[in-house]
Amino acid sequence: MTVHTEQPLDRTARRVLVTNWRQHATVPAARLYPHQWSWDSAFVAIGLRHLSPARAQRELESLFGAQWRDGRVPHIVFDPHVPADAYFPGPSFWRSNAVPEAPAVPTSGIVQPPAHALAAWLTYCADPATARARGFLPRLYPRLVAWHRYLTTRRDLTGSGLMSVVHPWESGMDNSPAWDVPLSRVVPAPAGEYTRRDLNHVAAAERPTDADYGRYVRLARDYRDAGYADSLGVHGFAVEDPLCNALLAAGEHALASMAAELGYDPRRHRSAAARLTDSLTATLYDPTAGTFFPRDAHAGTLIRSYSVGGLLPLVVPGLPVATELIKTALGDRFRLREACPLPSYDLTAHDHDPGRYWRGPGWINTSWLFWHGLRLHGEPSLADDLRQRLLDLVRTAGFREYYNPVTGAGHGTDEFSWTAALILDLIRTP
Ligand code: 2M8
Repeated sequence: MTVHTEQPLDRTARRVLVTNWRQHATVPAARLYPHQWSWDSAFVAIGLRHLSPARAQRELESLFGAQWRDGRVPHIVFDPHVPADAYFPGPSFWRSNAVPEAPAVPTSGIVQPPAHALAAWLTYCADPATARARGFLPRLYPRLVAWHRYLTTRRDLTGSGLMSVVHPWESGMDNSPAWDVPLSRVVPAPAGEYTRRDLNHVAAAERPTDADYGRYVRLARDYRDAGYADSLGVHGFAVEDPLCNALLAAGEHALASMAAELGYDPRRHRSAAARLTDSLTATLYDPTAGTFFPRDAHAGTLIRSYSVGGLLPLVVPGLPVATELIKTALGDRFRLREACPLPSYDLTAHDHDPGRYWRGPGWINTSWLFWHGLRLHGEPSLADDLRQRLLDLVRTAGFREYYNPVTGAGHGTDEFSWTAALILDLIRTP
């Protein structure tokens, strides 16, 4: 694969990233998501490092510039120049300005999957000289450490050694069928209390239902009204999610590399990575199913729903069950060799919906994570095959937010930033 043979695709991907750049960061999509999103910026940096390492560094620095004093990195950093009614819930809903730990810029109060340490290390490796000249690691490393500390302490709600997500939006896979049972216990906020903005841009059949949206609003409001305090008593929804914990473990490996580069002792990060990997495997892996399942922190039980998040611990170096995960991905539920992108949810499930947001369609970011994991665990030919099919898909269907994994039809919004960034990375990574 050379940049030369992929020139038109490479050029269009670059154009999407230029269009969505806003002085210091990239918005996921100009109309549907007109602010900076946390894990989107991590994926965007992974692509931008090939175009402009300094811009990739700024992408992450601007996000961490909005880090709260308690270490949390908010899932949205609002652009004060964007009209208040462009996105719901906006700054007046989250009211971060009333929280002493929050920064001056308005933000949300929830988080997203911690893909940032991995992204920061890949960004650094793309151009260490520029990173050194800009003081990238000395500035970012302590902030990443504080971020992981928040997640591994305040968000360890059960004492299992694993972090919990306390809102479906925190999982990044907002509408996943895995959240249906824990979410069913949440009483929706009345529809008259708020106005959805997402349906101005995308068909209702491709977005969450009104009932689920009401539950999202209720959870966020309760958290806000509790001053963003973390405890099982506050959170009506709390789930130990395999993807988030896997990204934390992979991130500790990245932090170990950064610490070594900065002349610090990397061993604390290696031990943290080993502890997280052990807890993840002991608590969330199901050997008969060959996948990881999320655990409902209130009920203390595994949620036996096959979503792509259960395969993504493949990003953890040295994961003891990598072979089993790859076998599950090759099976009927995910059909790694044919379906593309990797489906977000079990193809054989009765409620698989190939067009609705996180309930079936495939996404480029989760496919990229699996591709990264395949390379990490010594499967170059499966990885190359997946890469080729992802490039073919996007060449045909464009830079969409998500895709039907069987027909390849595009869904959601268009000119989507992480699709462009990660396609660039797939083109340009040797
Ligand atoms: C989607 O989530 C936002 C809420 O955060 C939304 O639906 O309004 C998810 O796909 C999430 O993973 C993503 O980070 C975000 C922006 O691309 O959109």
